[in-house]
Amino acid sequence: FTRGHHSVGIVGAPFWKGQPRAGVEEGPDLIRAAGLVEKLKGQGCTVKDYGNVSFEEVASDEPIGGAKRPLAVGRANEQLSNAVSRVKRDGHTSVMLGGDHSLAIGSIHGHASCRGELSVVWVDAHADINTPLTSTTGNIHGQPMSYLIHELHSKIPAIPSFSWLKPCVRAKDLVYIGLRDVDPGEHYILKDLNIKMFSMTELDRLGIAKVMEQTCDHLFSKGKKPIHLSYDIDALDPSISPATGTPVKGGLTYREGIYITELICQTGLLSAVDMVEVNPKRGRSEAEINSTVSSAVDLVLGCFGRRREGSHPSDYIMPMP
Ligand code: B3U
Ligand code: MN
Ligand code: MN
Repeated sequence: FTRGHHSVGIVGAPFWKGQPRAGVEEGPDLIRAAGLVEKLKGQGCTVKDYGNVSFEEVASDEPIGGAKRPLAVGRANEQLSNAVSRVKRDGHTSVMLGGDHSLAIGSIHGHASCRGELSVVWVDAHADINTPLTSTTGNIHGQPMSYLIHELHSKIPAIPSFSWLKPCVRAKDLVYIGLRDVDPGEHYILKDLNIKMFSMTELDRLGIAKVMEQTCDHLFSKGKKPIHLSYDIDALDPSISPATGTPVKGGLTYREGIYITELICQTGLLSAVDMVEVNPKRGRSEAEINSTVSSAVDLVLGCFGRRREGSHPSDYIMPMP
């Protein structure tokens, strides 16, 4: 027996308004067009594609405090939360295809509303834990974790379009991997709340195997909870995934990126995945777009039992001469 039987529910979230660069809303359909569903089925998964969430248009959407397009982002995440919680109620592992990373708000909230307390593994060049008040850009894709963490609740100004959102993640249940572009306010929060993080420095020191060992130790020492893997494609080095809004040099190799998904899969606790920030309009050539999209596909496949050593169905019949 070498293949898991995963039941996967896919939700597309073609949404870009958590940041200023158009094109990231094309992510879900591009990732599907690269054969995600067929490839998952080919490795033994059951797949239900729930299609794309159709987000309401928002007319006037002035910034509130340090949050741009608060109405659009708030409503989109409320819709996404409902979509993801439906996928979870139906018994699938949820795969949310973004879209920008502000969508983690709805994805994690919807996941938690069905499964309760979660572990969150956030793979990203960025910590995305600015509060609206520490943010220097106002882009909500740099803020999602601050809205979700109990310990930061008192630091978040009330935004009416987010009144549906209740914090649902404990700081001790969050682990970062791949950080290399962290704002001062974010760094203060990470240290103040003692959040586990493996920046690229720790990755260089320990290697990816020890990073994953320590990630699992940290999460399991607090009791085994369902894992939410939130994967920003910009965690990978821009040489592999250049088609993204804010590439940062010195990222994960393809192999390190895939190894993370293999180890998370092996825990048997993976309950939801986000694959976000694929932006074809940021690719300078077809090759750059293809490399980014196919990396995103491979990372999702790694989450659901794909092994680089190969695999075979349990009823494989050896051809005889
Ligand atoms: N930390 C900055 C930059 C940033 C965050 N996430 C991305 N970029 N992709 C911010 O805007 O909060
Ligand atoms: Mn991100
Ligand atoms: Mn990022």
